[in-house]
Amino acid sequence: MTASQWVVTLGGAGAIAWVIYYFFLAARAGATARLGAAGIQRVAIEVLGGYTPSTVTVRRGLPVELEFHRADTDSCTEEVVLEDFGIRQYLPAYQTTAIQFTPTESGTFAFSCGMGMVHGRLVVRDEVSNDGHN
Ligand SMILES: [Cu+2]
Repeated sequence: MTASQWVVTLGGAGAIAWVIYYFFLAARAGATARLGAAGIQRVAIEVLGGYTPSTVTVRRGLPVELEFHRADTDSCTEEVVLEDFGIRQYLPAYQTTAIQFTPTESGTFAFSCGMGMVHGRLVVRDEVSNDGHN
């Protein structure tokens, strides 16, 4: 290959690596809720054989809305359970289901599918930065 072909090839590989990092690794690492209108902390969670992001950070004492978009039809993920908040919710396939609650205590709380097979974590802090990542 010529030098310019190498540049194009390496540039393309770099762009692909960045996309993979941004959409998969960064998203999986966790997300901090964005503070929306009426002080509601909204987080979109993709349900596809697991939860992306799998760790969600929110601020204590403000309402949280988790928007679960279920992108699969596997019966495993048809329910999501937030046991510490007394929530068990059916998630219709290919729809977004919003779950609202207000965390009153800080700490780390698990959420999972109805069978306890796929897991996520809700981290409740007294203060969080709102830069989109934690
Ligand atoms: Cu399951």
